[in-house]
Amino acid sequence: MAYQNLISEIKENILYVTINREKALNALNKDTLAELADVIEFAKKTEQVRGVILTGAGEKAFVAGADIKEFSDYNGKQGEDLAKRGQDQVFNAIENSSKPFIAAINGFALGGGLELAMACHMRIASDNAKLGLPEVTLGLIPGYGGTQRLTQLVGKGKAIEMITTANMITASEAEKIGLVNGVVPQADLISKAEEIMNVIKQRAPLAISAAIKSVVAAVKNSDGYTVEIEEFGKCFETADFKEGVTAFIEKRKANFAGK
Ligand code: CO8
Repeated sequence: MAYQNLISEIKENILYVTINREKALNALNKDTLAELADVIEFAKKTEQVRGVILTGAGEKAFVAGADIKEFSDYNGKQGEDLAKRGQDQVFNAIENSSKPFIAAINGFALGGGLELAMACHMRIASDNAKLGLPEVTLGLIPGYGGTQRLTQLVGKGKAIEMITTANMITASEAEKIGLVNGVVPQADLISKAEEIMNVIKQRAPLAISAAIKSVVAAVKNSDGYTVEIEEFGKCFETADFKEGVTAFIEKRKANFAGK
């Protein structure tokens, strides 16, 4: 498969997918999301693929979020559509996959990047990784399932703290609160993910699929996702959103007016 923004290859029944926009810290633009949707579908229908390891190119970032430059002039409807399409085709598609996805978090996992990692069934982080949901610094909230999946993984109190402060946490803090399954030196990241996947590969594929489906069903609250999409769309109508993204692009501190 030839992609513009992804590198993908199958080795020993594992599909390796690397998001490859290193200069933009692997930020998720529309094209990358479309390619991710395609590769997820490929994984689903290709019998040879028993599981997927997802990572980011380079040593600095897994994914630093949705591409802020692309959605800076969106209105509420466009924001809602983008969140809905992304959730359906990428984030929910990963979570609902019958084959396990492991996120190998090799650096910053922020905003949509952390949401992508949280949609995966497991997360291994390198010891230099930083994780966070900084959307409120842009006058937004997470729109790719982050308010739901972070709450499911770490509980309400910690989720609200992370989302409202927008503070990043280290890999070891993330491990302590259950946000990642393990932390290893960056050089060992992929081999750690492979170690887990190689064990799963020895188990019964249909049972793996049934197990994933059952565990995912235990934490699903589809109404919460709908609320998030609507609230996310509304953020695009605010002056604070315009100020937040303009400040990011102009590399200055945002001055929010609360409207
Ligand atoms: N989008 C676009 N470009 C980005 C992004 C991003 N999310 N993150 C980094 N970049 C670009 C920078 O603009 C910069 O480009 P250039 O060299 O052309 O100026 C390049 O990557 C390198 O970044 P920095 O120079 O900023 O690197 P630093 O080491 O100084 O800082 C940080 C690294 C801390 C990761 C910093 O880049 C940063 O804060 N990035 C933004 C993080 C962020 O706010 N992410 C959340 C985005 S919002 C989101 O994900 C919403 C999800 C839901 C969306 C639903 C549909 C829209």
